Amino acid sequence: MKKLYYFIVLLTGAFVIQSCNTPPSASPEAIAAFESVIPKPVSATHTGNAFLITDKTTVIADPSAMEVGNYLVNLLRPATGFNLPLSESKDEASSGAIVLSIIDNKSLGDEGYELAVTTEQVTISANKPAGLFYGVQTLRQILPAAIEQSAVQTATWEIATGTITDHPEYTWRGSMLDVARHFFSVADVKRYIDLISLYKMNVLHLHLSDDQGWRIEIKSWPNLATHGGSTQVGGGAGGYYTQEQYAGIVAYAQARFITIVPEIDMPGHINSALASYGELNGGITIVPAEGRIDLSPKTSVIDGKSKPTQLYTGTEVGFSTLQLKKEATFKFVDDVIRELSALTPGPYIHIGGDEASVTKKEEYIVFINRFNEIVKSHGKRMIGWDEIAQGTIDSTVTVQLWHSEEFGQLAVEKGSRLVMSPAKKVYLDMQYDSATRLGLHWAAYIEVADSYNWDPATLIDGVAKENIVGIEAPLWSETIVTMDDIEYMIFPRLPGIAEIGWTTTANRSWEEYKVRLAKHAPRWKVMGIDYYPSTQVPWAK
Ligand code: TNX
Repeated sequence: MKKLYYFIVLLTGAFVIQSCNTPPSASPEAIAAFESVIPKPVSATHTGNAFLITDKTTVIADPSAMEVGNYLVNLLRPATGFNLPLSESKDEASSGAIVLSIIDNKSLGDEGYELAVTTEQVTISANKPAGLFYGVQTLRQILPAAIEQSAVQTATWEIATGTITDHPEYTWRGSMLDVARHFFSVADVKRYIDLISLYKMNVLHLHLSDDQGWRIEIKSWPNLATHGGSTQVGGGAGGYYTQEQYAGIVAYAQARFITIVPEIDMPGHINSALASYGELNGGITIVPAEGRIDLSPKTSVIDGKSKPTQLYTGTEVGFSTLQLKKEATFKFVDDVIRELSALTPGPYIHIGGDEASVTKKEEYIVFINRFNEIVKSHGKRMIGWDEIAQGTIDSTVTVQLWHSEEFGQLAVEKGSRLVMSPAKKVYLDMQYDSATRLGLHWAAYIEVADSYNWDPATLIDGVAKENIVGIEAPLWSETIVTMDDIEYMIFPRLPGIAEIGWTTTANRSWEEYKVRLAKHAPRWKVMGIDYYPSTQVPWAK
């Protein structure tokens, strides 16, 4: 009997020792997640075992990476329910830890990172906190989808071992949200920021004014927000951000390494300002009853110059213009840009400049040139839609290509660089197909494959990679009313557009990408993200 007892003790002991020594092997799910990161990393090699996040796991961060460390623990704590104490790295043992480490490795650049997972430890290393942040986004994607739950889950928090080395192809990887046609709350904009940061985007362009609404408080011209912001497409209540609220959005974005690029669209798309201050009114014209974009000159002025216009809640474009003959208008522009610049830590101010169909061409060019001077005088760099290529622009100006190859080429000839937003590929307000409940289709129907399958550097003759700063996907909101609408139009196209900005064309293929994309749907479900279930994507049943 005693012998049997000793035998059992020995056996159990051996088993315990054995299971301590044999590292857990990675499950097929963990390996699939490791292989499904979006945007696709420069290289990713898994080694078959797993690291487990447990109630013993700690997070250790370089002193300059404590903010990213905080972001990481806040991401991991809700679903795991673990303490995950965060400490500054000293020389303590780091076995069982997730380590965020600032290193010096030129090949990673300002935004690259290396993620090394062993059975003992997870290490994210980068030259800059931005790189660590992107490494954290990758780490998030290689954990089980349940990590995105907001309440404690019983799950094995397993990460496949291996190494991911990664850095982006383009420096501008953005999206634009039109908060003018329909207004979106601060909470919605913050969620938008969170959604784009999942896929390592680093620019959020906010379209803050249009014919239908003015969405940012300007203290020197208060009616812009209070009157110009008081409605929206369809006649709803509209709204605007106070400067304090706006600063909150900027700070929220900054903590996610996202630069806010604010846009005040001028000299067209300006009715909300003309309704607020009559002296700015250079005339508005009868808009066509049908047809979305009519760039032909319109002649019949229906609203007297220098008188306030009516607020506008329709969806036509290209019918309003600032009064460019009066000096007062430039005082207005200067005041707006001054206040906006003070709220903008980023280098860019977007001046719109699109579809100024009722502005005389000579006046338009003079205006763009003066605008550039005003933007510069407030220490910022001008960006505008591709029509601004007609102005006297140079390498200090950035041009956002949306519809005209000719203006894109002209911009490049003048030494400017382009942000690529070709409407036929990346306009997120375009319908997926003719059955899509939301959206427009003047540029194209854009299925998921269409928005993925193209290369910014070969799209336009005479526009090469060195002429391009990056890519941006705009979401115009004529038909977009709720956060749910937003999600349905940006998912699942936005992750693919983010990948165009991050991953080299040589490393991308639709056939391979669509399989990775399908693997993200369970995460979106957990996060409550509504998405279009395109039949092009092999979603799991
Ligand atoms: C064109 S893109 C516009 C916007 C509209 C959009 C709708 C651009 C510079 N102008 O004013 O909202 O089409 O898709």
